[in-house]
Amino acid sequence: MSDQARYPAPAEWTKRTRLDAAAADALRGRALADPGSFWLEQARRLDWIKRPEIAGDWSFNADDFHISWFRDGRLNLTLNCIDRHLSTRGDQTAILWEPDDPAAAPRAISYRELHREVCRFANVLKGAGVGKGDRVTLYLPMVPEAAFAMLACARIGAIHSVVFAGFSPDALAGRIEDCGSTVLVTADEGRRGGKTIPLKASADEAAARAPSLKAMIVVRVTGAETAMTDGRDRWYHEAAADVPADCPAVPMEAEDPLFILYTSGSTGKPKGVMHTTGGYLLWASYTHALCFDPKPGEIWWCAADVGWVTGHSYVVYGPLANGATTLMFEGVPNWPDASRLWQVVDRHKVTTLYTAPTALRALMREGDAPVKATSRASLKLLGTVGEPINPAAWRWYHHVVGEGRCPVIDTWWQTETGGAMIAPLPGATDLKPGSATLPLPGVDPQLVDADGTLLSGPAEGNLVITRSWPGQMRGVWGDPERFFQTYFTTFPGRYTTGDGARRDADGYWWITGRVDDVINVSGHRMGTAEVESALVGHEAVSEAAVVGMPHDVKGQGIYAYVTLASGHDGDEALRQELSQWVRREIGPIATPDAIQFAPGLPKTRSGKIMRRILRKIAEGETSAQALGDTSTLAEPAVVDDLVANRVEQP
Ligand code: 6R9
Repeated sequence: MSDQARYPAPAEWTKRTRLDAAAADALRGRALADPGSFWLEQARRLDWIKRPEIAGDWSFNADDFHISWFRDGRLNLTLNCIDRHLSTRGDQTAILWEPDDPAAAPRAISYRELHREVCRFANVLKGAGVGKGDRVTLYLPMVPEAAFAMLACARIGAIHSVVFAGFSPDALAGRIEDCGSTVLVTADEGRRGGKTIPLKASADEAAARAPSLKAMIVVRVTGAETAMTDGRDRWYHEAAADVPADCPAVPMEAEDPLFILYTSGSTGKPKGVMHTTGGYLLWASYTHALCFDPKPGEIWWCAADVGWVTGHSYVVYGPLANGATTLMFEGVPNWPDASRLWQVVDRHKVTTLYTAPTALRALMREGDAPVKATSRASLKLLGTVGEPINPAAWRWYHHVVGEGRCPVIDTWWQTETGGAMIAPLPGATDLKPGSATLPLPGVDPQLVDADGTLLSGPAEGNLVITRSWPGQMRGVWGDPERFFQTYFTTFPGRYTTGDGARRDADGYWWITGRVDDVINVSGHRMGTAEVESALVGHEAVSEAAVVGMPHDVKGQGIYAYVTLASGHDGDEALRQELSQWVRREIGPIATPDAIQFAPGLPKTRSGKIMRRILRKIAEGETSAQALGDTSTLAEPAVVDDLVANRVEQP
């Protein structure tokens, strides 16, 4: 990829945002030179009950580790996302909902209606005994009630933990128990791609394994026959009919927790990433404004599910804090056909679309016709997130979808960062396909080599962030030590992202992917250890090693090496069974793409699995040269067997 292939920032965007390249550079300079005053000034984007006078107070060092932002400030998130808009845009649509079935009616919820809905939901939660600091787990499909429930928690100071509706009952139970939720909000069923998903049935299964759970609030989505447990379960619509449509917003300290979101890391157990109120909301609002420049009357569409951080920051919190109209999509990009995204764009006159490279690659395979069958004249800006975007997909997005007129904003960030960190500014940054370009003002990314030595100029290495920013996660729920251990010990004094990156001669950032045992499947984070632990939970499996492999559409696929317990045959039936098993244990997104039965795994004499070799074989690189030195293996011969029995990408 030539570093010279540039797409200049369009003049109309420079005019519109009033932020050109020089102004953006000046802003970056000021943010790093005087962070205190820069961030206190940015904090004015929010309405505070008590305006903060302290910006960041933090240290990444072991002896004095702490992170806080605006800690003397007080606010309520919903006053920012709802109440403050009522006098200026009460009748403007806040949430525009597009149903899975294109023949069904969309819903438009104005800011005024949002206020009532959120207050009612908050009162229903209070009725279920929820108060400030309590954890509420949400297991909901992409319906407006998911946003109402998140905001309702924030209204009363409860901490939400949204669990993606595609996760299994086991995964849900684990997450409920880990944070000790007493209340679960779910739905009778969800809808996706013309199918229904039995959420309440899964919730019941989870509840049986989650003793902390005392109450379930059930949103009626499909109207399916639903078993309710007396004394525990309540229909949302019935409970809501009994409560007032007003509910005072509880004043929160800036550093009070706002939500927990579980994400995969290098170990088997997902971490409860914890974000706090003031810094996180500022980050969601600041980054949404800088990267996407929302304007009144425009339609913003982030196609992520609220079960992921992207849905938190850019379906709900960022856009609503900025008074935008946010489109919420219940469906999937390829149903009823490959034109769906573009039909939705036309139907609602979407201005900005923000989606994942995996969706673009899947649609790209269907050719240009499904795109060209639509107008897309309303589109002004395109965004991507979730994984590196390959230049071919970037160009297709830019040339075919956006007809060359929409800048492509490739935003690099993580659950841990709260919002975008490295991303172009539409009026200021020349684009290079495949590069997330430059850090946002206030973000200080650096490269270090394996020894932690800082690299300067053009270089490739480990991506670290050297200073705190307001949207940084504040802890791993229930395990403060794990937060420090996971992120601040590999390269002491710096935040370790787990990503590799290259910085080119223009200072542009190219994310090369994870350097740890996390794989990125269709933009979803999966810990290889999680899949391994699910596999070894099956009685036929004695050992398992999971690695990523290149996948045309998903970016990475899941390749599992499985050693069977004696008495079991590695046949097709067992392969199917193990696939289904993982699906049931974790959820469909964790389904292995390839399972190879292996009599032995390549281990060092100290018993450590050499994943480097397994990765190479999964990638199809099986030459002796590619596999490198195998002489330190306890049994070098196992490699020959692995190579001979490699499973081709289906
Ligand atoms: C927001 C989100 C985080 C990981 C991250 C990186 C990858 C995200 C990217 C990207 C290259 C981008 N990632 N955005 N890689 N370019 N624009 O996806 O959060 O689910 O926590 O995943 O995703 O590897 O470390 P999360």
